[in-house]
Amino acid sequence: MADRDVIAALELTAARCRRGVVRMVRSGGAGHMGGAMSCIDIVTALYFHTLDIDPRDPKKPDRDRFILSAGHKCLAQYAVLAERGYFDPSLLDTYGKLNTKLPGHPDMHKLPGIEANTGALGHGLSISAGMALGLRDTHPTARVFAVMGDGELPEGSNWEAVSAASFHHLDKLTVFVDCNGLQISGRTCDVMNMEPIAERFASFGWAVREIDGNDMTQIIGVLDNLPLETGRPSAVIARTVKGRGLSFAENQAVYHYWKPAEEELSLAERELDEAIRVREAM
Ligand SMILES: Cc1ncc(C[n+]2csc(CCOP(=O)(O)OP(=O)(O)O)c2C)c(N)n1
Ligand SMILES: [Mg+2]
Repeated sequence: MADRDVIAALELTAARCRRGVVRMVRSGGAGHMGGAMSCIDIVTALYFHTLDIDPRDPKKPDRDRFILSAGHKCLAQYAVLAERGYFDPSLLDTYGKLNTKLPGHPDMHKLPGIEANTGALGHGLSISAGMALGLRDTHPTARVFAVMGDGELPEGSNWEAVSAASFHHLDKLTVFVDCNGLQISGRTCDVMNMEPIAERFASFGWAVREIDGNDMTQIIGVLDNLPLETGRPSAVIARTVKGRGLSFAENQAVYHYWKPAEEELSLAERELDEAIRVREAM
């Protein structure tokens, strides 16, 4: 069980990263905010607690890999990479500008810390499984972590990767499915219901755990106990809230892509500044 101070420090970092997301939206005028906010606690925990990485040596051959399969959530990864020291946070103010290193979907050729170009949904798990298979021979300590969206699950290619990872016993591979219940056009259960998600992964031979993906204690509880089962890849079905952290946006599909008016943007900044102040005072 992780120390209370460790959890509190991660919660404060996640609060700062949420603020980074809104900083980028101010710069660009719009962005995929909802899904960034639902997965950002997981991404924070990975980069600040779990991943064996070095921001000063982002290509270290035996590093752990993180693949953001749902690339449109990249505001979360950009904010976390900045906070973790991969680049100067002032770069966040270039989001949405011409020739930025922070495009609307992550580009491994532009920004240190990005392992793969993603954004076309349904490819990140195949990339991750391939990396885990290759690394097993070349750098056997390296682990691979992927974050997917629940609206991404209907892509058939995912299930080829799920089969292959199980067949090859890739127990250094962990996928978090950010189950916020929403996608671009409404509720995932109305667009293409993939429940029961946990049973689906289990039926392919994966070890599965279901958690509250916005609860840092539960996230760390799972990260500190990987693999969930020796010889099997791990799937973490993370139940989350889309738009988490902004009172007016939580659980509303319309905030999938946010193009705020100044008044709403200022409100978001005030709410997140306050969340940071509260955590700093704890
Ligand atoms: C192959 C492909 N089809 C469609 C899209 C358009 N698209 C972008 S985001 C999105 C919804 C994704 O929903 P989900 O994975 O649940 O993400 P979240 O709720 O976290 O935003 C879609 C369909 C895409 N990026 N790639
Ligand atoms: Mg979703």
